[in-house]
Amino acid sequence: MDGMSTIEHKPIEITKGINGLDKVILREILGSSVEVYLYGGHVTSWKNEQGEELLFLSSKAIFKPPKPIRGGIPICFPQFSNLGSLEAHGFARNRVWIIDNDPPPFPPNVTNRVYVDLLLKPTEEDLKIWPHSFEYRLRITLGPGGDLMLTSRIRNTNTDGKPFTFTFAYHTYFSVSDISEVRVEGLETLDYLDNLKNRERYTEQGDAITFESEVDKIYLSTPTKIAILDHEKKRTFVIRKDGLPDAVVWNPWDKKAKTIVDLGDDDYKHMLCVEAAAIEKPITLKPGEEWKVRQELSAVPSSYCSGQLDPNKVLQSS
Ligand code: TA6
Repeated sequence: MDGMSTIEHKPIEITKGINGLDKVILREILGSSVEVYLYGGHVTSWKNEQGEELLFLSSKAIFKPPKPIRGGIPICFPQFSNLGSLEAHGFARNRVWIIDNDPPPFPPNVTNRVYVDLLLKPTEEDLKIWPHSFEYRLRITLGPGGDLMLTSRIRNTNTDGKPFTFTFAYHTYFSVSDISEVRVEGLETLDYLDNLKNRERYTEQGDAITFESEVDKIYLSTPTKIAILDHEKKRTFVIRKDGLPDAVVWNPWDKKAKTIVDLGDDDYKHMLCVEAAAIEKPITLKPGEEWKVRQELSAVPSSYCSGQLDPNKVLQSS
């Protein structure tokens, strides 16, 4: 050893995270990275090539089952929120997933990408509260440019001939410098259900969405691309989604934040949830059927969009 030896680049590392929970780290050669806890199949960190964190993780996040992890990307399945008899947001986010070393083929075949495949199947206990057999395969991919892609394949493996129905969301918490300086583009003029008003239906008026109080809305029939512009950071997140028609936008603001035990009082200033989802029209799968959806996240300098805040310009850029 000459003291100058380069650190070995490990594209995939399986290690222990907080409280000894199993964690997978994906690394791209240029420096971007992703961390995934097997508890919840939960992405807790996504960093760009400069090592900047792009996802919000609560300063009071509790990494202890059965409490879901506050921040990152919780998976809401088989139920979004309280839209059914299960615990809020379903149970996938507080079950231990396994690494699937031999998943069925995942066309199209990817080469220069780092990824990990996870699998969740119901336990005997799960079957008592949701009597359906399923296989949920989650592929988490870090692209060469640092993009983060989550692909979900959910299959009905019931042997009793019964279909099942579910709702779903990638409950992504984005890290923002100051919520008051953020705008979301791509949802203006759309219909939404307002969770703060008994899920009554409204139509969004006017310009891009900005934030000055608590927001909890389910936007319906949304476009495949949504942008989050963070003026202070001069960063734009672009969410591209496939098969997920709805988009939830949530920020608890100050009062609600204080009621959430695993959220710091001021954390709401630095987070915004924009959640690619299937809620309004629940998904039904017959035995043997599979549902496949994905979300792809990228973070680009806002100057990339030529400093224009015109949603069409942001959303049309690829
Ligand atoms: O997705 C928005 C939402 O359903 C809000 O209504 C809010 O309660 C939030 O999710 C957090 O839910 P959680 O169960 O993680 O506390």
